[in-house]
Amino acid sequence: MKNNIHDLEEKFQARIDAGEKIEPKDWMPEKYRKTHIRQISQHAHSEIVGMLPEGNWITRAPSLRRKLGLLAKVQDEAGHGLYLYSAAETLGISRDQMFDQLHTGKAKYSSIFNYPTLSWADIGAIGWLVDGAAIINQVMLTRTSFGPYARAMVRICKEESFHQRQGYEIMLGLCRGTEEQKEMAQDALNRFWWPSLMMFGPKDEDSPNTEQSVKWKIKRKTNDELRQEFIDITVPQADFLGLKMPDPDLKWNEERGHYDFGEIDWDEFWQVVKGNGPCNKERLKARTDAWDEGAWVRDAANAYAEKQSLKKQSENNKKIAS
Ligand code: BYC
Repeated sequence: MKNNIHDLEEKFQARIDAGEKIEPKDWMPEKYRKTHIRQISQHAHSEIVGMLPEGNWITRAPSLRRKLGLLAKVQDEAGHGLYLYSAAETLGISRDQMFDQLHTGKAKYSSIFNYPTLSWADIGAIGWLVDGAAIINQVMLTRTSFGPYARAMVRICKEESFHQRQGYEIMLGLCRGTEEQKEMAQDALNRFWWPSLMMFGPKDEDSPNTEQSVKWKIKRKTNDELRQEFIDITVPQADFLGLKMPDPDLKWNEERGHYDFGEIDWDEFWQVVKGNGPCNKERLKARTDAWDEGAWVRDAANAYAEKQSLKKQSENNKKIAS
């Protein structure tokens, strides 16, 4: 039996090395399956919880155009969550189990959504920086080895690039506006810059999952590689806006061909991941309240489905009898 598993694992790794996609009914190591359930469900939860900080500004968007854009974006995030829950379900976990893990605090979601959105400029900063960081990570995931996850990512990335542009356009509008508007944009950048860098996860040396995930091509790049890529792309965008990055150690390193940057506050990161960030409790409560208040909708949908199925069954019985 041991040899058998060993052979299967070798064949599996050979398929990965050859660049083949793994599909739900293919044999896979249990840890590969579990890692995907963990990552995809956490990704789905991030999309759903990620609707909350932005939803906070829908009623207060400064124009009808901005309101429509934001509504569409938040609606897209819901769609992303649903594709991702479906991709995770192909691995043998139910949606109810995933929701339960979120509501009981067992499953994580991205640390970034535990920060408050204090001004309209934060909506610009989220689109520019948070969606910008998400795209860097997710473009890599379009080539991830598990078929349903990779395919979901292709569509998600297309929509995320609209989101990023929407955010940058808000920032551009504010930076070309009054002194006060520019200050709002700078303040949002100051508050969202470091948490955006934390989105990529801990440093490679402190990331327990990276080595195996790179071997299985779940991750094609490491946390630090993606973080550097994001910084290199984003700094010139801040220059164009005329904003100053809140990092005195940030400077171009000619030799490396990358920006050097200051130390991330990892204590803050782990505090937020453990549930002690500024908005963790509020976010979780919003999700559990929505779940409780939606119970009657689920009950009604189930009762209707049951009624339909009984009706169909009785029609079939009649057909057989006649
Ligand atoms: N926040 O070994 P590591 C979006 C956890 S949503 C919280 O490096 P891994 C959007 C990590 O889970 C963007 N926890 O892990 C939506 C692990 O703990 P567990 C969401 C984090 O998985 C609305 C531990 O730390 N994107 O686009 O190899 C509006 C050790 O880390 C974080 C995704 O979810 C964090 N930032 O790498 C706008 C992308 N970082 O699970 C935008 C898919 C790490 O072992 N996910 N942890 O208990 C990934 O690519 C990877 O899971 C990560 C982490 C790079 C995030």
